Amino acid sequence: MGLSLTFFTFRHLVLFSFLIFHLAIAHFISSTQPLCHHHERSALLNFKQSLVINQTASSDPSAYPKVASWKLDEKDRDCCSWDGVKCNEDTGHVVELDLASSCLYGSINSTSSLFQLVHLQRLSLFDNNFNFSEIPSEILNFSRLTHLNLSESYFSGQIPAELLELSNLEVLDLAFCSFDHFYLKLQKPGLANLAENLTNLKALNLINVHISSTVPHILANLSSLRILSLSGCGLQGEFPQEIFQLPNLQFLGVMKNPNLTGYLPQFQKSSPLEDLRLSTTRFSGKIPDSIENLESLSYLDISDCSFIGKIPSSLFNLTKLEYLYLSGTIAALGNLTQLSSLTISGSNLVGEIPSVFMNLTQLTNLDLSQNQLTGHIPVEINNLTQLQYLQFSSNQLEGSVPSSIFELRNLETLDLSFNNLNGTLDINKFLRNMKSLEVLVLSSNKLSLLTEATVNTYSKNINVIGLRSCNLTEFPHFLYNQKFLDSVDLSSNRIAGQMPGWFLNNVLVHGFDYLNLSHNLLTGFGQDLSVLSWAVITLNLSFNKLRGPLPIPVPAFTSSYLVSNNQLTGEIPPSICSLNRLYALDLSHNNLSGMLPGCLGNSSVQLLVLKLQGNKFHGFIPETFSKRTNLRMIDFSGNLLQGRVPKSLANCVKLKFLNLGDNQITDFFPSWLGTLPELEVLILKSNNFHGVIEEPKACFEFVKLRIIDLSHNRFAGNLPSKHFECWIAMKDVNANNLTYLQDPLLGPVAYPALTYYGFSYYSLTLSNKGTTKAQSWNMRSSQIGSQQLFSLTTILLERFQHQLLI
Ligand SMILES: *C1O[C@H](CO)[C@@H](O)[C@H](O)[C@H]1NC(C)=O
Ligand SMILES: *[C@@H]1O[C@H](CO)[C@@H](O)[C@H](O)[C@H]1NC(C)=O
Ligand SMILES: *[C@@H]1O[C@H](CO)[C@@H](O)[C@H](O)[C@H]1NC(C)=O
Ligand SMILES: *[C@@H]1O[C@H](CO)[C@@H](O)[C@H](O)[C@H]1NC(C)=O
Ligand SMILES: *[C@@H]1O[C@H](CO)[C@@H](O)[C@H](O)[C@H]1NC(C)=O
Ligand SMILES: *[C@@H]1O[C@H](CO)[C@@H](O)[C@H](O)[C@H]1NC(C)=O
Ligand SMILES: *[C@@H]1O[C@H](CO)[C@@H](O)[C@H](O)[C@H]1NC(C)=O
Ligand SMILES: *[C@@H]1O[C@H](CO)[C@@H](O)[C@H](O)[C@H]1NC(C)=O
Ligand SMILES: *[C@@H]1O[C@H](CO)[C@@H](O)[C@H](O)[C@H]1NC(C)=O
Ligand SMILES: *[C@@H]1O[C@H](CO)[C@@H](O)[C@H](O)[C@H]1NC(C)=O
Ligand SMILES: *[C@@H]1O[C@H](CO)[C@@H](O)[C@H](O)[C@H]1NC(C)=O
Ligand SMILES: *[C@@H]1O[C@H](CO)[C@@H](O)[C@H](O)[C@H]1NC(C)=O
Repeated sequence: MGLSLTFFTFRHLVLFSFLIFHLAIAHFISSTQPLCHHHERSALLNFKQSLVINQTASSDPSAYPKVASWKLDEKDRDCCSWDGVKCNEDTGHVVELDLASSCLYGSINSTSSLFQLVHLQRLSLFDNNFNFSEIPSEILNFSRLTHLNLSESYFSGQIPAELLELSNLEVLDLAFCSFDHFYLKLQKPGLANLAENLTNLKALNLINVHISSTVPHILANLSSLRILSLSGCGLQGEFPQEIFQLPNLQFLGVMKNPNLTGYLPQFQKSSPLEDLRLSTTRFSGKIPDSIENLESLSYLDISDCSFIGKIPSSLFNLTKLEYLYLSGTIAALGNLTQLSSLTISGSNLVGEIPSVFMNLTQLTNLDLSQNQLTGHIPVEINNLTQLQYLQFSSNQLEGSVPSSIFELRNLETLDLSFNNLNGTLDINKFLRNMKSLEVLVLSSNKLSLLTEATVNTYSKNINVIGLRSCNLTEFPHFLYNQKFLDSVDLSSNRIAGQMPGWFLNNVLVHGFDYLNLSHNLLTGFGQDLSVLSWAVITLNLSFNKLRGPLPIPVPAFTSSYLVSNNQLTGEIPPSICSLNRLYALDLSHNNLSGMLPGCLGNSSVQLLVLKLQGNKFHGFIPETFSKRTNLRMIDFSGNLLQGRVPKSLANCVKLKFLNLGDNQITDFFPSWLGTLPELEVLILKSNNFHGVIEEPKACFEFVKLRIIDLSHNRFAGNLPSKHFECWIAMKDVNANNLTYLQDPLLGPVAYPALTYYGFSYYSLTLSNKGTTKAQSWNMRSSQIGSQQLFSLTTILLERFQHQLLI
């Protein structure tokens, strides 16, 4: 959640102090007073003596040591005039001590002279450093106390029972917001005891006090309560709904109690609630329409909760609402129709796009991406004439894109990707009408795009274009002459034949960050490029019909080069060794032949994924895996490779996946691979591995192995039982769960909705035999012959697929 330190923002603190200050100011006493009592003066001076002044003890930048002016000399003798001290005008007793932000540092214990000030009604030690002292039980001496503020002052330990006997308390602030850490505890006695005794409370702030219990119903008896702040208290169970109905409650904060459940009540019209903060709890259910009764509400944070259903439009009737947090994103709804930016992203919004949004005519940004919105894009979208950024991606919107959208002439970013939008659209209409358009992403809908060349009057600023699965049969003409293209996704279309020269030229002249042409029917690049001099950082040409020799892109740029599942022939040219920035190289499932180049595994330090399977490579696997390698996945399977398993593979200490299956490797069982600490999958099947598999020397080999396939080799003898004991991780294999090895494949993410290429995953589909394995653990493994090895110790890979996400 990443909210820890910043969770209680400075603003929160300031707001809080403000509210408490106003409570306090209501009864302020100030006047000329008689001289202060001698013993109280001594008590104050002794208290000053027991502490040191230390500027770092207070965090308020305007903090200063108030006690510095406390002196015994003749003209300053009257302690009632000392900074921070107030006396009763009739009795002369000290009734208020405000040492907030006074740079005090040191410990307080039961002998402190502070506790001699028995007439105190208000005490604030806010923002000092009392060195993790416990609150002494002598606090009981302050039986007249109405206001007590010990927040931000480094007290620790259980709050003493004596504090709960201060039955006049109206304001109690023990919060510690500055750090996300519990120092104070309220457990024995607990919150229920507090609520039983302190029945006059108007403000209770216990942020980050470790309460760790359910919220007692008796809190709802505190009918004077205006401020209740129980954020970060480790609360559990269901929050009592009656608390919402407290007749004077203005502030309710229970944020960051991830085990606290609850529901919103039907709100009453009379509710004075101004500020409601429920973020990072498990409050659930619907947001009731009656939220519109909270006419005073100015701050609402319901982000990171478990609410379902629509956001009721009535929420947008709340004219005083200034801050609305629905998902960690602020939508500052000052004067609603003046709203210029509304972001409700990744918030489980369900239902149709609220029609009231179409009245927010000043919006320049509307981002409702990554929710579960259904229904159509409202025709009234054209009301939002100021829109520059419109993002509806990753919802379940359906129907056609309304033609009114073409009236949004100021759009710079339009992202409708990953929905169920259908129908036929003329892409030129976007370009003609939206002259400032830079980002256009329509990928992964059910759209059919028309791209016919038209009069050339369209936007020349296109930066990002995402037209995956748009039923394209050719390179869209509007891409011609675009000078600022960065990211282009035309994957999963029906583009056939040669790449047109003008497109190739554009790539050659400008260079791209991201070009994805995978899953089309391309056969070539219109010219015979032995060197593909494209400056493209991520280049995906997989799943086409490319023929001829393997083109090699420009070394200085390329970080991912994916050309799997084509019909490329010939050898890997030596120039591949110059691709020294590669993260991923996937040449799998072509007709490539020859020997593997000697630089494999050490030409690029970053290389994570190396996939050459399903070709006709022969000869030895080179001994070139260097110690600097970061490789996570190596797949050489389904070739004609011979010789031994190269010992330098032991350098690949991050390797998780190694597949050498279906080759002609002749070697003993490479038990030395057991030192690879991360190895999870080892496939050696269908080779000429032979000999006896030795008893493992120690049990720390293959510690993370989950899948091993030794089948169709020529091993002799029994598999020593010790392997069964040692291959611990394998016992955890959940045959129902078919996804393994999720691995971030670093690389520039040009635009989130375009990509998903930020991840490479390989999934293994296990056969039912995986489940029989579990039963066989109890068998005496020494009785198992090599023929049985297959069915007992390996998990048969029925279908073996791996893909680089595109
Ligand atoms: C903003 O709200 C005030 C009342 O809250 C209203 O008088 C004013 O007309 C509103 N402005 C607009 C542009 O709607
Ligand atoms: C000042 O206070 C800080 C804690 O705020 C403490 O670490 C430091 O040692 C103190 N310095 C002195 C001279 O007491
Ligand atoms: C702070 O507390 C520590 C540990 O209890 C103690 O050793 C130290 O003397 C205290 N510092 C002051 C200034 O009281
Ligand atoms: C209480 O603190 C004072 C210094 O402030 C110290 O001299 C005294 O020993 C402490 N008493 C106890 C019981 O810790
Ligand atoms: C509540 O207050 C009464 C006296 O007012 C006291 O006897 C009792 O111990 C207090 N309860 C707690 C839990 O402190
Ligand atoms: C939530 O409950 C779980 C299980 O009881 C516990 O492990 C966890 O520490 C609790 N979290 C908080 C913040 O109290
Ligand atoms: C809220 O707005 C709706 C229109 O969206 C209106 O019908 C209703 O009367 C409004 N409610 C209040 C309390 O203003
Ligand atoms: C939108 O504004 C119009 C007036 O411009 C008003 O009649 C209509 O009720 C508003 N719709 C909503 C849902 O608030
Ligand atoms: C929004 O558009 C609809 C129809 O296009 C219109 O009836 C309505 O008045 C518009 N609302 C505003 C606030 O412009
Ligand atoms: C688009 O989808 C809707 C259902 O969402 C369907 O009724 C309509 O016939 C579809 N239109 C086209 C052109 O496929
Ligand atoms: C794709 O385009 C072709 C024409 O090129 C059209 O016949 C077909 O219906 C379109 N497919 C979809 C799903 O719209
Ligand atoms: C499979 O793993 C995923 C993620 O690790 C988990 O969410 C899912 O519940 C698991 N499914 C089964 C059947 O164990």
